[in-house]
Amino acid sequence: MTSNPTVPSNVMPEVAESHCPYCALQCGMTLSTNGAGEVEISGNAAFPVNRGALCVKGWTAAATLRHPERLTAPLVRDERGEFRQASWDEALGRVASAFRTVQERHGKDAVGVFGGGSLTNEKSYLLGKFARVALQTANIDYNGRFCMSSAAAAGIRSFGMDRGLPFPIEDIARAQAVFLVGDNSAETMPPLMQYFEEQQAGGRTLVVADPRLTPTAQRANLHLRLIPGSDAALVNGLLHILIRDGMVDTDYLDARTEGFDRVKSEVATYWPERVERITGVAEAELTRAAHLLGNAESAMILTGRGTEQQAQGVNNVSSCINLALALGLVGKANSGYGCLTGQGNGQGGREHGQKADQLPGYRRIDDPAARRHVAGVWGVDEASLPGPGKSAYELLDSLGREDGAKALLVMGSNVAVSAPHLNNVAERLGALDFLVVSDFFLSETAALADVVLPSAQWAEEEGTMTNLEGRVIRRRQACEPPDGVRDDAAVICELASRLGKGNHFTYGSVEEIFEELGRASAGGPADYSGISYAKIDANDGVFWPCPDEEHAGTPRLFAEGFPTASGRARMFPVRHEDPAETPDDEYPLYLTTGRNLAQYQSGTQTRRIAELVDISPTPVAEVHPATARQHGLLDGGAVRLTTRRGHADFRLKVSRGIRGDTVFVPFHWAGRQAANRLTNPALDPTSRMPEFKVCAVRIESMEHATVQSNTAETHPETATEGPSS
Ligand SMILES: Nc1nc2c(c(=O)[nH]1)N[C@H]1C(S)=C(S)[C@@H](COP(=O)(O)OP(=O)(O)OC[C@H]3O[C@@H](n4cnc5c(=O)[nH]c(N)nc54)[C@H](O)[C@@H]3O)O[C@H]1N2
Ligand SMILES: Nc1nc2c(c(=O)[nH]1)N[C@H]1C(S)=C(S)[C@@H](COP(=O)(O)OP(=O)(O)OC[C@H]3O[C@@H](n4cnc5c(=O)[nH]c(N)nc54)[C@H](O)[C@@H]3O)O[C@H]1N2
Ligand code: SF4
Ligand SMILES: [Mo]
Repeated sequence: MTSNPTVPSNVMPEVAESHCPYCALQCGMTLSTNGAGEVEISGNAAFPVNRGALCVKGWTAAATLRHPERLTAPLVRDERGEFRQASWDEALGRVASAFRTVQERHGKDAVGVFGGGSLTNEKSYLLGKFARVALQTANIDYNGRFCMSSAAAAGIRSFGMDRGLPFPIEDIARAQAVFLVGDNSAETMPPLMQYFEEQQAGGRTLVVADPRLTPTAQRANLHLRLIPGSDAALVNGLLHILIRDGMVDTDYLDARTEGFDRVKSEVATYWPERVERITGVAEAELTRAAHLLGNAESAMILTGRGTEQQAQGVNNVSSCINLALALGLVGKANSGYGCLTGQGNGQGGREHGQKADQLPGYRRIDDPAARRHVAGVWGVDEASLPGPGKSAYELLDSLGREDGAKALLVMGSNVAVSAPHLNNVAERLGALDFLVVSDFFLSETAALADVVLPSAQWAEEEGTMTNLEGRVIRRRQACEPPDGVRDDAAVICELASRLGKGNHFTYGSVEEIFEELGRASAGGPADYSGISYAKIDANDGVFWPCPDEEHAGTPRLFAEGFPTASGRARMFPVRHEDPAETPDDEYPLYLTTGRNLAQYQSGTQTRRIAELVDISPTPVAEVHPATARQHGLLDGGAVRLTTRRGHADFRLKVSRGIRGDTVFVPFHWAGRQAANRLTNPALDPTSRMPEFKVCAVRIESMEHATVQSNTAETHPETATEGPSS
């Protein structure tokens, strides 16, 4: 027997305090339902994170709820291979029978599961449990692997745990200096900028490292316009200067860290002239940045995807952590190292068992004690739990192959747009025996599926999310899902039942799933066992770890010690390596990829919202005026980008803010406009993060008209320099 863990409609409130469906800032929103049953959004001024502010994606998010393209019935393929609507019974019957057949023929691991950081904690937890208990497959991973996994791995190896920010974001406003490495919050988390504005007031400083003069870099006191992929050299270079100038905190290093000597001898070779050569950042700027950080009473080093999404992403983050430790920042007031996690539940999504090597509570799946504990909570034999599986890209690359998955369940990701080397991923998805996708729109991945399951979404469901600060908050239901749509949690339970494991998936409410998650996480690094819905309600959220009912949660970490064997933070020497691909005669420029303000991720949601499409209608490749001239490109003209993996087409935007050797494109579009047809799936050896941020590219005009050479001066907003350094 399974029950449907959604909230009965008769308790629907008229006003619900909830949170945005999109990014990890999880801005507080008041959702009110009008007479027509439509949800209206206003910023929740009482929520201490966004303090009432929302970005344009948040303001327009209600458009996803009653969108005409919403899926409202399961889809299955008919005899001709076309989609037709089906009953839930038929659709789930097909899924269960396909999974059974594939596992009988090819073994348990032949069914793969691909989750996402947009799923609530409860759904992430259930999906992980479903893979390990109902399918007994090792092969589950999720899109967070493409997101902050390098920072997570570096945090774990140095600090013994990974919580994106080890302090509440309000601390940012009080830091004397902030160094943002590869992050563009002004577009990716606009309400966060209020903290930087406060921070900069009174002469405190912001330093940004980015190959482009982004809206974030425009606000910086100093912008280090580095060559893509040169982060480790840059940061080692800063540490070299700080050591040379006697500005490191030797007392802190002695008392709280280990491994500094090896780091010191490694960075000894990163003298400024050499670093200038590798990074393209002038020696004077390096010195100025180092001294701004070294002289500050309190300072923070924060990383974003720019430095993390590289084949040396873990080392890049380690170099930032080394810098923070050498300055004695970690655990000190208004100071420290942090990663700005990206997806709505990017933090919680990596804690409760969607990751190939993990069990709930951020436990390792290869740790015998962790296996015993979780098997106990699940009421299964420890030996029946699978071991670690393939990482996200490796799982996708394995599809249909001899040792790979033959059937795949995707819930909360649009890999046909967001995975690297898309031409390969499309081929692998095509080689599957069976693909089932749960989504609320027909995403590009769902369009390839054998069965599509229409899911409820944010304002239609209950659950918890963990924001970028490690604050566990409640997503509250404001409206009913459309008829025909089911909540993912209910679908997972029903599928488990059809696979004969329903007795492990019986819940009366979403809150019961959370309570079980708490028990499963008890004693692990991400301990939620002392968190309850009531405690979250009473406190603007609760920061994990929170190990018991009396515990108030942990807003700030590492003040006393680190959860490592010695209690000290571990430093690792970092040697800068070139990116997996560097420009040559055939592919003469660097390509880097990232985000626009008005589009979100693979675009499934935001490409369907008129106000957002008005702001950001089409993917634009950004190049410097000199580069445009050299390649005979027209501002606003059609261009084709080509790499060793494929080509894709964009509009050209000429911008003086970007380096002359670099092209930037957003990845929010599909098909011929998909940036990921170009990207390099070279993986970081530890985090298995693909190198989304660097590869070599060629650019050509696709304009048939005669190309003019005068292409400068067009977009004043990007052509201006920031406040000068
Ligand atoms: N509007 C919008 N907001 C979002 C999202 C979205 O899709 N759209 N997604 C959310 C998610 S999941 C995430 S992960 C976050 C990501 O948030 P960010 O990390 O801020 O976003 P990105 O644009 O991927 O990358 C940040 C910057 O890295 C720079 N960069 C490129 N290559 C390099 C390099 O080699 N070194 C350095 N130092 N910098 C480099 C890019 O120019 C870019 O400005 O945003 C979240 N918020
Ligand atoms: N080139 C390049 N590629 C990148 C990146 C980059 O910077 N450059 N960034 C990477 C990063 S950081 C990330 S996080 C990934 C993100 O890429 P994706 O994993 O593709 O993320 P989304 O577009 O958010 O996809 C989520 C999908 O799940 C659906 N969905 C959302 N919530 C739910 C839910 O609760 N239930 C169900 N069933 N479905 C849901 C949405 O409609 C959408 O189709 O992209 C990565 N890809
Ligand atoms: S910043 Fe993020 S959470 Fe806040 S409104 Fe925008 S997308 Fe939503
Ligand atoms: Mo992300």
